[in-house]
Amino acid sequence: MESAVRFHDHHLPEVAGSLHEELLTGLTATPKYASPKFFYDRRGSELFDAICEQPEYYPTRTEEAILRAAAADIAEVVGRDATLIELGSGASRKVRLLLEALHPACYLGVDISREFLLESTHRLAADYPWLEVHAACADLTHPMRWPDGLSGERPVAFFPGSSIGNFTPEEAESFLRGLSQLLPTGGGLLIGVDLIKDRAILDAAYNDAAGVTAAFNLNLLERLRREFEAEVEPQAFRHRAFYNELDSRIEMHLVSLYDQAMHLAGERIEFTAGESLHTENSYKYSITGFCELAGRAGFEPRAHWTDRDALFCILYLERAA
Ligand code: AVI
Repeated sequence: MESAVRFHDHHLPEVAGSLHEELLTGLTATPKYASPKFFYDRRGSELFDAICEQPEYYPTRTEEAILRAAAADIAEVVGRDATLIELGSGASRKVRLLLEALHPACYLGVDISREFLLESTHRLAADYPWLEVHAACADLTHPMRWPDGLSGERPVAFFPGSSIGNFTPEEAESFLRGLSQLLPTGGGLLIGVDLIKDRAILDAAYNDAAGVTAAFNLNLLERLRREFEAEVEPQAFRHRAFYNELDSRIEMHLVSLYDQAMHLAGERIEFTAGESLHTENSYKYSITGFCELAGRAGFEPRAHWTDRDALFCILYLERAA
């Protein structure tokens, strides 16, 4: 089914040079940080898929259960024949729960992990022969535009998994504002948002017993070695994740086990024992808090669906007139 997917190559992320720069900026800052987008090389995308299967990681199965239960209701609000644009499409698994009910005219998968994107959109095209499938490799942290040649009556973005939580609230607002400006009036956004809850549930979700989240976090250092030719020993760091109640976010860090130096792009980056590299924030919201944020970004909440335990929420937002 090679030819069934239209791939939009001009959406490729920037050349490795600017990624090096971006990495260096974070690694030489105080405190040190790296954008979570660096998790997602092929191995990182596979590990993320494995996280989604862990019993402690409730967001995926909860969101899928909501989508399964609410597919018909969602279709009623969203309407048929849309141009369905999945942002951060990954394995394109969740959208499958909607396709029959929504019956979009066209599907565009957008993801930063090129190989993974191609494989998953090809599988989608093979499984849904009636669907026009497009793929665009893009970095969602940079301004977007839709590729030409998409059919459908109106664009509806689908941003599942609470990936919005990996932006700070300010970044999330500006991301949503950018998105609302790309949508015509009547265009919409179906978005999954992880909700504030008991910290024990949150801490466990990011510290699974099988160590998959730890491997996902540490893969960042493996990737620095593989792809960015960094000199670094991943086993000289440990995974740390905890809920920061004050900021309503999970923080993930890689903590240096002892004094050491990493070399990247000609720079020597010193770590003292116990020093941490902040690799991810995963913000949690209340439904009202998220609706207010989306409102400031030019969206009007139309409907939302949640599970019985209020762990996770899917909202449908329309671009305000
Ligand atoms: C992709 N994103 C929404 C996940 C999250 O929960 O923030 C990434 C993740 N990090 C550790 N586990 C999962």
